[in-house]
Amino acid sequence: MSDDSDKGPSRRGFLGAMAAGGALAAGGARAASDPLITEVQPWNQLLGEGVDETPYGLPIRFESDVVRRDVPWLTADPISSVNFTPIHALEGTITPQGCAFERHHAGAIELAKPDYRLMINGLVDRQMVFTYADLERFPRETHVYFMECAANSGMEWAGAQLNGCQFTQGMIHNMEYVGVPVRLLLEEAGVKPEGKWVLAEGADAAGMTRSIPLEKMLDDCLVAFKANGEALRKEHGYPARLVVPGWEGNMWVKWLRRLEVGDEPWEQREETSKYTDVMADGSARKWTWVMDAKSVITSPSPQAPITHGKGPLVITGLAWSGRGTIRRVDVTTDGGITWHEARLSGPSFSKALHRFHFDVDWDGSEMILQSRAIDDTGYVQPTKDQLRAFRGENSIYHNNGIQTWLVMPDGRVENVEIS
Ligand SMILES: Nc1nc2c(c(=O)[nH]1)N[C@H]1C(S)=C(S)[C@@H](COP(=O)(O)O)O[C@H]1N2
Ligand SMILES: [Mo]
Repeated sequence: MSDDSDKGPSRRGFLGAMAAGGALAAGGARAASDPLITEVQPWNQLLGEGVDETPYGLPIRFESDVVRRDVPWLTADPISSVNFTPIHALEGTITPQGCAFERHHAGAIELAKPDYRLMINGLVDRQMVFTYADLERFPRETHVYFMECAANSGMEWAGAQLNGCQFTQGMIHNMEYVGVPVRLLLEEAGVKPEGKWVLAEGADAAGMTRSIPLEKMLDDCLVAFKANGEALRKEHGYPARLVVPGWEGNMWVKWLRRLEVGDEPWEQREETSKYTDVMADGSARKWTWVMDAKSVITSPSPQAPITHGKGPLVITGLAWSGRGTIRRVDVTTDGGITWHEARLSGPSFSKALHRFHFDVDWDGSEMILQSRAIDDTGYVQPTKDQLRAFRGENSIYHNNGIQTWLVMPDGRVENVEIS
């Protein structure tokens, strides 16, 4: 795919479309009569707000539709529920905490720093209890990681269900965390030679508990207390949460209160009855911790239709892998007959969201859009049929199949499946 046309419209083609006034809304010919250019506007002559109007700022009201949304029929009660990141309306790679999806099993609790305790017990030389102030005195690390709920895209197993990538792929966020490596905390307590597993427990009423192999904990897990430069928000586990890079969101225990070292897994509810995958023969697959490579076109998408007609069109999306970085993303506009390499734009951190762009000159005809991620292990994101051939149709979790969007000539977009 080295043909120049794969790299999107040329600069000359873009300017040509602009001068013709066809593709871009405000063509050159209209400028002289555009009151937004020729007339003085209120914002040119009246004073704006003073500096302290909003001590902690929120997005301007024109962006008020860029919010987390839930699907009311999905769960019986908002206390044990999930909402979705508006990925169709975001750009770049970092997810603002204020619109990063939430998943709570017993609601988001308010736990003040002075009341925070982290206990380390079990197969250790010294049982320890750390306060929040203690955590702040350990050497810290800063890393960007995505966190994806294993149930992301879970409603799409049998076929296209929900109309919008916010709902089909929005159980994901990507933040820059600052925290203490779990390794340093465990070294302080001294893990006994028999210690092979660590149970992480949350302080909320759900008693969220997961068994995590000691090896992973020592490798790259963090007890994080900052995200995107500021304190974790309440809903993301203030004042401290466990970060388990590349592994399913359920293990990222919020309001972390205890780490117990043991010699075998505990087989808790969240790792037996939940977060296991029922296979075609009825058996259940467990310990599927890693989130495999996946991608989605975020715009155009059902909530982000094309409103500008034919001509230059920016196709963009996200790709990620729990095993490392994304090596390549391919995009097709014809349902997989021809694939083109997209541009990876932005940082390429391991186990973090990657942004891709694919610029095309849209002729206004129907498109069947898909993206396909390939990670640095060489793993290729599967089609939904490939996934079902291996996994059967009774699964919920770990659906990383290729998403298809049908773009209609009028610019509307629908969630479809061509497998
Ligand atoms: N203590 C506690 N930790 C928890 C949960 C919870 O309900 N309680 N939910 C888990 C699940 S299933 C997911 S997907 C993530 C959601 O994290 P977020 O709300 O920051 O997006 O937290 C995990 N950690
Ligand atoms: Mo989850």
